[in-house]
Amino acid sequence: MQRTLKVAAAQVGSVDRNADKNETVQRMVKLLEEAISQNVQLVVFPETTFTTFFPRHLFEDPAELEKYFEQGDDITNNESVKPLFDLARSKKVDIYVGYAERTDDGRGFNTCIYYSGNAGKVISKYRKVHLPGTKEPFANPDAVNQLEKRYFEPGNLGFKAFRAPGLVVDAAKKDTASTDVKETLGKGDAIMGMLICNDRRWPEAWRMYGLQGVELIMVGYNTPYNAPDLFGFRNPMTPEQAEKEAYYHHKLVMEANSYMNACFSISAARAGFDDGKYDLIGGSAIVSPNGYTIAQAKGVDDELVVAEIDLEDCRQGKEKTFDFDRHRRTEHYGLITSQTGVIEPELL
Ligand code: CDV
Repeated sequence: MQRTLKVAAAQVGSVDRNADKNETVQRMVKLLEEAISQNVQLVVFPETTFTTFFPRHLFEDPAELEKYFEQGDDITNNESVKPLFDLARSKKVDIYVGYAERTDDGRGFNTCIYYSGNAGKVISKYRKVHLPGTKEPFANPDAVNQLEKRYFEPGNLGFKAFRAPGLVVDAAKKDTASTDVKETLGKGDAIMGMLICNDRRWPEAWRMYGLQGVELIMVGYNTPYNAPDLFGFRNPMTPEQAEKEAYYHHKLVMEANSYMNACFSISAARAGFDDGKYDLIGGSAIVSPNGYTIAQAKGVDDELVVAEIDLEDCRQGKEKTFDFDRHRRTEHYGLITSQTGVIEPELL
């Protein structure tokens, strides 16, 4: 049996601080059109795609900050971003897209939504749980800030896997009438999960989805590299070394966590040099459940990364090495949820 799917990561290159949002959305529409012309069924866009990565800046004027947020609980009819969702609906293609959310009751989250072109609506929303950086700007006036803790609350929706209607051409779907959970394993529409940027470095986030049988995890990201105030000064690095390391860690976490949860992953970067100077890695990629990168972006500009995947490839890991039911030992994992920081053994 095959459960194949054509998917893409839509990498978006530099977006300046004063970029016109309509123009940025037109770039995204162009990437989506390219995907549609290749019969892609699911396109993953980056974190906070509609604007520059604004948490690097300190805004004294609340009105200026607000320009970077999408207003409301449902953004799909907001004037400047609507063309993207209209196209997805008319061509029945699904999209994941990240944005800064200002809720109807005024709260701020770093959010992504899964818009089903088949259903013509948002079918799942995720709010970033692991917010990196600081609440206050770094003391060093030349540092590039990372003020996500200032502008966003930690996500409050948890890690909820979902199925996307009509996403897999699935002859076996008839069998899903069975009420025996074991008999429906590996059948039906794709089981999906969403993360945002820094979340991808936290194995707990992936495992939460792994425990729901996830087959495909989507991640949008903005990852700077020349940022010693953020990453630390223990091993001073040239910008070239820092860039190499940032790509290495991105690839490492995507491949390792896909392997350990026996799922595919798609990661999409907001990449390039915003305002000509704020660096962000590219490296948008599609990774197999065996931990191999099967498609990857070549540069840091707008670029579509496409692959055909077969969700059946998840079964081997899920039924053998990572059959959680047989091999996990939850009686020994208590600290993971009872303790947040590190408590070292006493000194001898
Ligand atoms: N936007 C992010 O969450 N970026 C983080 C950086 C700041 C470490 C990342 O994990 O790529």
